[in-house]
Amino acid sequence: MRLLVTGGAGFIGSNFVHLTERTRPDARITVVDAFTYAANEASLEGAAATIVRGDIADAALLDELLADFGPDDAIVHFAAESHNDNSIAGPSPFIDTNIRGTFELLEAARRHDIRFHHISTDEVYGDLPLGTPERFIEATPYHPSSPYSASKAGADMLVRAWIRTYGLRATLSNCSNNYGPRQHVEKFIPRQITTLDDGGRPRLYGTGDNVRDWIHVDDHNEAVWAILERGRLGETYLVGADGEASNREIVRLLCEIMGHDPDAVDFVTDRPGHDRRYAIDAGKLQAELGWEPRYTDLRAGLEQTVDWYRKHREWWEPSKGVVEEKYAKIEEVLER
Ligand code: NAD
Ligand code: TDX
Repeated sequence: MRLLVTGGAGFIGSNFVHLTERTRPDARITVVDAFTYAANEASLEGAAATIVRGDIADAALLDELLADFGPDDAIVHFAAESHNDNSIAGPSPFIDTNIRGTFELLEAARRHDIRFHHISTDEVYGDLPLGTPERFIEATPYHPSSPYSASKAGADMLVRAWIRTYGLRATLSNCSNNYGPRQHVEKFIPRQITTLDDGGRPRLYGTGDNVRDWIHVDDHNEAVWAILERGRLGETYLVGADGEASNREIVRLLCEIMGHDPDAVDFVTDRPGHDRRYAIDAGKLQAELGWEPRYTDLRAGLEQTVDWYRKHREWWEPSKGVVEEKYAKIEEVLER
C-alpha cells in the first residue's frame, strides 16, 4: 500500500509515519509538507519515507505525487495550520491551508480516484459546559468558535460534499487534544514542560478551569489506521480516550512529575473566545472498528512525554525563544 501523508513533518503526522513504519512495514510512505514554522526535520529522522517539500495547494505537485498511485493506495491528510492562538492573531494562513489546501487535495484525489482520509478536530463542535456529563457524538451540530476551528469545520464540509456529490472514497475523523513526543512548544503541554525545565513558571489562561480531553498521539494514529483498514466509506468517526482534565490539573501533574511547586504558576489574560470544555464519546469507533486506547493512564502518558522532552532538548530549544516572544506580544495586546 502507498500512502501520501500530508503534514508528515508536524506533530501527529510524524508520529503517524514512525508508528506506521514500526507496525506496517509494507506501507510505502511519501510525506508532503510545506515545512512551515510548525514542522521539524528532526521529527522524521530515521524514517524511510520519501520526503517532499511542497504545498498541498499546489495542484501540479499533487498530480506528480499521485501519478503512480493505485486503487488500494490512500491520502492521509494531516497538514494544517493547527494553533488557535495563531489563528486569533492572524487567520489568513488558516484559510489558505485548511480550506483552500484541503480543496486542492480533494480535487487531486478525485482526478486520480484515490481513497482519502481527512484528519479533523473535535473543536468543530464548539464547546460544552463545565461539570456536565455531556459529550460530543458524530451527530453533534457544528458550532466552531475560533478562526482555526471554523477553518477546520469548512474543510470537513468540503470533504462531506465531495463524498456525496462526486462519490469520493473518503472517511473523516475528529479527534480530541493530542499529547506526546514531537509536539510543537507553542502548544499547552510542551510549553509548560519546557518552561518548567528552564526553571520558569507555567502559564495558565484565565482561571485554568477549562477542560480538554487528552489522548496520546499513538492512540489517535492507531484509530486512523483502524479507519483506513476497516472504516466504512463516507463515515465520520470521533476519536477520544476519556482523558478529561482541567488545564490546572495538567499543570499540577506536570509539576509533580518534574519536581516543581504546583502552586508556583502564573494566571494570564484569557484567550478570546476560549472554549470551556471538550469531551468525546468514541463509542462508534469502539463498537464498529474495535479500537481501544492503550494509554489509559494520563499520568503515565505525561511521564513518558516529559521524559521525551528532557532527552530531546536539541529538538525544541531552537523554537522556545521565538515562541515565548510571540506569546509575550500576544499577552501585551490582550492586556491592553
Ligand atoms: P502541526 O502544526 O504540528 O503540523 C502541521 C504540519 O502541516 C506541519 O508540518 C506544517 O509544516 C504542515 N503544513 C502546514 N501548511 C501546509 C501546507 N499548506 N502544505 C503542506 N504542509 C503544510 O499540527 P498537528 O498538531 O500535528 O495536527 C495535525 C492535524 O491534526 C491537523 O489537521 C489538526 O487540525 C488535527 N488535529 C490536531 C489535534 C491536536 O491536538 N494537535 C487534535 C485533533 C486534530
Ligand atoms: O500557555 C498556555 N496556557 C493555557 O492555559 C497555552 C498554550 C494554552 N493554554 C490552554 C488553552 C486550552 O484550554 O490550554 C488548553 C490547550 O491549549 P492548546 O494546546 O493551544 O490546544 P487547544 O486550543 O485545545 O487546541 C488543540 O486541540 C485541538 C490543538 O492545538 C488543535 O490543533 C486541535 O484541533
